[in-house]
Amino acid sequence: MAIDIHGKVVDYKKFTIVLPTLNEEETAPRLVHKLMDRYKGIHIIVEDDSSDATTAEKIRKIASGSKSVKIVRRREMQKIKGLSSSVIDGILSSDTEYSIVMDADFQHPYEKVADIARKLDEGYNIVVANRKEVKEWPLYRKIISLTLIRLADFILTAEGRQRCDDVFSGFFGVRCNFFANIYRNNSKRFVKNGFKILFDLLKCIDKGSIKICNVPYSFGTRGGGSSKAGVKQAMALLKSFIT
Ligand SMILES: Nc1nc2c(ncn2[C@@H]2O[C@H](COP(=O)(O)OP(=O)(O)OP(=O)(O)O)[C@@H](O)[C@H]2O)c(=O)[nH]1
Ligand SMILES: [Mg+2]
Repeated sequence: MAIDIHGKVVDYKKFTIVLPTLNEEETAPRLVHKLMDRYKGIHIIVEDDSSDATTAEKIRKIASGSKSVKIVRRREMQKIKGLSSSVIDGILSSDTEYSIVMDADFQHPYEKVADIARKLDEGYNIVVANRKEVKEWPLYRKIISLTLIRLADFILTAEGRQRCDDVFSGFFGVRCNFFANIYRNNSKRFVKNGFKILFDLLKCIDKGSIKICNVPYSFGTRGGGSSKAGVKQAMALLKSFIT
């Protein structure tokens, strides 16, 4: 149990952080340490697609035998590679009431986990951490991103689906049972090797049928390692638009 800045008691044992990693040995171990330190009792599942075992080994060392930290070396288990499939597997294998998905590179401030957890505990089905500013990206990437977000918003509106303030956010929390039900009934609409799982999820939810809220934050600079965003991910997004 912990009392957050709003004076609310939050039991972090009810939460699993899902961390997808692809060669994040510089940042992911540090982030796991920060999360374990700040959110006592929280569970962490690392879904690791890395080409070698370095990321997993370094996290294992930091976690030093804690039963609350699970590391899945996806290649060894012959799981489908990709960010979205990693997140799906992480949420579906969470043993807790809620999951919170975040990047492992410190661009998602771990302090915001407290706000997301509190809102989930208040009864929201989905809590989206929405980027109110992006510091590091060059102008061309901001323009491409904004254009694609508009297009995604248009698709959701046209289909009468649920919207939020940042449909491409990779930082969000969900009630695990709720996610599992939606996924079970609509699995074909999720692009497994894609990058935008929140958008795929929203495509499957009727507008106004759930409790959803936004938590604004500032998208930070990478704490190390290198970006995995690229043409392959953009192609997967186009597939998401038509799936
Ligand atoms: N398991 C898994 N994780 C991935 C994969 N691709 C990216 N990730 C992780 O997903 C998170 C987001 O990837 P980034 O490359 O940081 O993408 P981004 O934040 O949109 O782009 P930047 O702003 O350039 O960093 C990071 O924790 C990555 O390690 C993948 O194929 N599999
Ligand atoms: Mg990043």
